[in-house]
Amino acid sequence: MVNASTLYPRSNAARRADILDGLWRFAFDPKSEGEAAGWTKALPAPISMPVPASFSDFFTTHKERDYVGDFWYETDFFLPENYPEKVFVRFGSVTHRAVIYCNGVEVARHEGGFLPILADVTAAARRGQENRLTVRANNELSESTLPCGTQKVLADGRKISKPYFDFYNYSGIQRSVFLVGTPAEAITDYSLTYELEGADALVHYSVEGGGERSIRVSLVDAEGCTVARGEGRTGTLRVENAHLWQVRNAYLYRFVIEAGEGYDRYEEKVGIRTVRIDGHRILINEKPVYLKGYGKHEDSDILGRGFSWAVAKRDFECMKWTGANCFRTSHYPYAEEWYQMADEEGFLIIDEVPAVGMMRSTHNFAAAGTGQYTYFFETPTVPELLKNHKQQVSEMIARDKNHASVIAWSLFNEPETTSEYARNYFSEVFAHARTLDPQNRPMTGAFEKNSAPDKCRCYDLCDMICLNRYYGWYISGGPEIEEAEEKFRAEMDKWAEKKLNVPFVFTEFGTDTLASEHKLPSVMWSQEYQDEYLERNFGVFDSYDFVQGELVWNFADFQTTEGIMRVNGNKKGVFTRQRQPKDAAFVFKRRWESLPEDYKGQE
Ligand code: EVA
Repeated sequence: MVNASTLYPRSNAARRADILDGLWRFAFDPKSEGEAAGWTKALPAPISMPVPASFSDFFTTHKERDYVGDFWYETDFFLPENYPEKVFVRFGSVTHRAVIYCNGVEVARHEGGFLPILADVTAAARRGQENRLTVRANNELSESTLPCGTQKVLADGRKISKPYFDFYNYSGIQRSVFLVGTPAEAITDYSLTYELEGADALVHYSVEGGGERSIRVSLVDAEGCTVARGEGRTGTLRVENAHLWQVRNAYLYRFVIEAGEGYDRYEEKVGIRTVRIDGHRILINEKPVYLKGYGKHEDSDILGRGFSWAVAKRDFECMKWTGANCFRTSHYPYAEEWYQMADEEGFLIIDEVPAVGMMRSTHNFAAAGTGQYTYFFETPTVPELLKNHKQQVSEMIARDKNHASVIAWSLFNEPETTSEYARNYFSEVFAHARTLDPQNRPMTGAFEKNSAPDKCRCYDLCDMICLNRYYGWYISGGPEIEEAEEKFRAEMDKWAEKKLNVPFVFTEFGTDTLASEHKLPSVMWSQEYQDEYLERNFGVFDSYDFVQGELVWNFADFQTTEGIMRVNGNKKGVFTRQRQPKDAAFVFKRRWESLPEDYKGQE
């Protein structure tokens, strides 16, 4: 059973969650012969491998670091006799796809590298004994799975990946793994929606699971006082003088669910807040907010895309120091712990599905803006791609719907959007997505330069239009920067003429900048150039009232595939990969600390 419950694993009197992270065993399987050779029972000659982490950056050879194909992980776990009735193993993610075995028996398979896998091992695992957990994973890219890309086979038979996207194809078990025990008829899901009534809040809830048992819910404030109680699997709680979750000023209640008399229990921290778009404005708790922040990656030295609380903590501290209030989970849903931290910190998240590379180019960043038509949605792989895309949208919204921090769903990054094929494809994706979120949060996607006001056939699907623009970098850079600004303004004037009654947010703008380079007058790649470019962009943003946010590309330098356009990775970070500020960080700090939270929000 896969994804039977999306709930984050938690321990209490009724359920258990034991972390299985640590040193696992690992083997490459370039010929995909492990299954036939009995690797599901025991890996022959495995090496050790830390979990969670990407496997790549531990290695010292190209063959291993850049490995593409099947690879296996294995560990053993002890299942206590007195563990709850149902037993699962839950992976935060396995990139990009996996088959899970317990004691040699297949218990789950899952497509997609950035969302959880829940494997029911109740029948396969033995109580009071050690059990073997085995994962056959694969990190190949294709045009029918997300994210999109392809492989090249080298003369020696070795495969290397050719992503249609600009980040390294990090893979492995990159997030935590839990052994989970629940009652047989456990609570499997809940949803909350909010309404404000004067000083009070109405919290509408619904709960799934628990069999036929009675369901009781309560809300407990930060002091530990129960402020509202309800009975039944759906209902409304009234919170008098509600303490709202505000931007960069979070307040969290505990939402507690009980099934039967102590039969099952689940609780989570939740924030009471509303999200709504009103014309050009983004309203949180009916108050306008201007988005200030970053496009990010899960990316750091050694760990690759592996989740680390320590890295996440540093990232939040750096973001807060610059006065940011928002980030986009470019270009895939991040580890759940990021959203938990954002809930605590009052950060806003634009949550993105891994629909990136939907443009046939291994240099998407260079193809963007050339004006060339990049064909994508007229190929035979599209039905399969669409199926996977919808599935991942479903899984993302199911996983993240209860986070106060999530204010919008991004359903793509920079696809081809100018053809009728693209229009049909995305109409289906949006129609599907619009059935899923109980809170009806805004739906959007990030458009590259070819998605111009007179050419794009998809922008009207969005509740908020997100633009990735590099005027002064990929277009008219260096001495032509003056011209870049003119071109930028010309495009914005065209958007303005359309009189679209929606907010626009810049989800990307930036320049590659080496932390080592200084030059007066500025040249491209120097810190001075990054600052100059930013100031010009700010001038454009400030000229249009409908621009309601700016998320710079990128928070930090990050690893990409090798190439002549990349210097050991993408250097558009405002911070280095080690999370130290470039000069631009001070530029943002000055600007964002001086912009009011409701900048351009007055009617
Ligand atoms: C860039 N531009 O060129 C970025 C990419 C990003 O890293 C884009 O959305 O248009 C992409 O992934 O630096």
